[in-house]
Amino acid sequence: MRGRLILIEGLDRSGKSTQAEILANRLNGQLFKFPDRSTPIGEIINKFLTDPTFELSDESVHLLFSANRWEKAAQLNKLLSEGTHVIMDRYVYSGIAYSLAKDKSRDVEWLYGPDVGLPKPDLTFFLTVSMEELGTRKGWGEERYEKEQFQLKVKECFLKVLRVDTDPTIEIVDVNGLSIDETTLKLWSIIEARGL
Ligand code: NYM
Ligand code: MG
Repeated sequence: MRGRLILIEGLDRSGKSTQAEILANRLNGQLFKFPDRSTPIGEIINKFLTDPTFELSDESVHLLFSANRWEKAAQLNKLLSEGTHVIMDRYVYSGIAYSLAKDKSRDVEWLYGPDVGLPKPDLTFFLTVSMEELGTRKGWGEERYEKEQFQLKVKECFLKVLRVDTDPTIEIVDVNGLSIDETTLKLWSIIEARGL
């Protein structure tokens, strides 16, 4: 049987990475994280995120994030076809939401274009946390994009891009005020209820 691809999306510091790691262990699956900063393209992305003097056009950045996913696509497809579950920390929706937040007049079809053909998640969680709580979390404000005003725009763009009304694979999960364990419990119950 094909492995399941479960994606966790959310704003910076929303707890995605922590939960992705826990779920990967529980499901005895593999963890994928995007951007993957260890690849050749990932190194450029890392420089862009951490060096405020390193400028790239919005289009280039968008295409680099997508190219970073394609660097891992063959490995991802292989694992899934062998029956390994994959838990993913950010993916295509982050790509669209962050680019759209920079320029809301951007053609969404254009934004989706470079990711067409990548494996689709069987389930996508979008974790929501209040801005107030996010701001108190470790490491906030260190990287590009980690500004409250921008994060608010990203949240709006995520909610626009995640077609929760028509796409049954999307689950928006409010984790505000929940501990790590309580959040895991909530996500796990959804995975179980869906028989994944
Ligand atoms: N990001 C991530 C994008 O702008 N586009 C993408 O396609 C992806 C996958 O990278 N602020 C942004 C969102 C984050 C930043 O991600 C680094 P992380 O999960 O904080 O390492
Ligand atoms: Mg981050």
